[in-house]
Amino acid sequence: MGRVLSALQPSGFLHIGNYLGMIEPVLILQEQHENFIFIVDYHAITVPQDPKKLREQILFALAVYLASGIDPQKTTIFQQSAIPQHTELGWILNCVASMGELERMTQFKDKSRNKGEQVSVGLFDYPVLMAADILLYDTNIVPVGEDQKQHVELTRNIAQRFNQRFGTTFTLPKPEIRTHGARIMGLDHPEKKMSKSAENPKNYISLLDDESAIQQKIMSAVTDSGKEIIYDQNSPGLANLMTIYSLITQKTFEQIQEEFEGKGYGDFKKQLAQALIIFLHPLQEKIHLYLKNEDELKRILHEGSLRAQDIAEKKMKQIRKKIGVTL
Ligand code: AQP
Repeated sequence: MGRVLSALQPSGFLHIGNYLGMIEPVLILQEQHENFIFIVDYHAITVPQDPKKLREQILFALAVYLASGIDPQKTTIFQQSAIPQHTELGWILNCVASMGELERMTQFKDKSRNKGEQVSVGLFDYPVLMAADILLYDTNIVPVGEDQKQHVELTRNIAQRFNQRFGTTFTLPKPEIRTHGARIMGLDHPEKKMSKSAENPKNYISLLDDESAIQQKIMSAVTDSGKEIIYDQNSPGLANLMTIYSLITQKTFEQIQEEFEGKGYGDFKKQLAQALIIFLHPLQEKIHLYLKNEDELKRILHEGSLRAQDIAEKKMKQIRKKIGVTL
């Protein structure tokens, strides 16, 4: 049994890509491993956040975890900012990571494009805090969407360098990425990943979208000018929609192709919208129920934090000793 750790940013309302790329794989792993899942609120503030909304989004992320079936009896659920050891280790790892390797991170390049000197230092340093999140818990497996793979690889490099410099301290984590669904693309721009901070809400299906929003977004999703429903990576718009349909209905691409033989994009999109409505409805009901009981949400986070803090502090004691600051 290994340790599995995953997290998401409360940087907006979660979308179907977050669900399929990360939450669903965690649900499977939760049955076989020791699990940690948390809400990386300090990562979210690497881009400006409205404090009132941030608070709501933290509770919303927790409600999504619980509504999806993440079980606080099996999984330690907590908020990153409640465990100061994450930022403490982040600082130490800043002194091990190099500017050059951080400059190569695709997420930083994407998110800082056209922002000039206004980009926060935190956004640049985001992967180092993520490395601290992972290494603090001696994590073996990190289930992530494709966009976070590079950050987990960087974490391994930082850990290896630290181990060489100070003696074996950190476990080297492995990213776990599902074959399909690890990179759900934006509905308006199928060449870029679906993103909760996208300016155009037509980019994503939020987990809280109602029937009419889902129908409108799917019907207006960008597809190429083909006619048949055939999975082809050279038609990224249709391939993305087929991937979503396949994951939420558990049908293979062959079955989908048979189902829509002789039918066009319009029929397929209508059916996909309907399938999404059916898929999201029970999840949405549970999310709303959890959101009504804020005290219970806070209690779950508090209990998870106590467990996490205990492990994190034990690890920090070793790390402080290794680097020579414990007198
Ligand atoms: N489009 C996606 N397809 C599959 N998986 C995805 N993930 C994110 N987008 C997709 C995975 O969801 C987990 C949580 O993501 P995050 O909160 O760390 O945010 P992110 O990776 O930066 O992308 P988002 O959710 O779209 O947020 P913004 O717009 O704020 O950057 C991760 O495992 C991620 O890989």
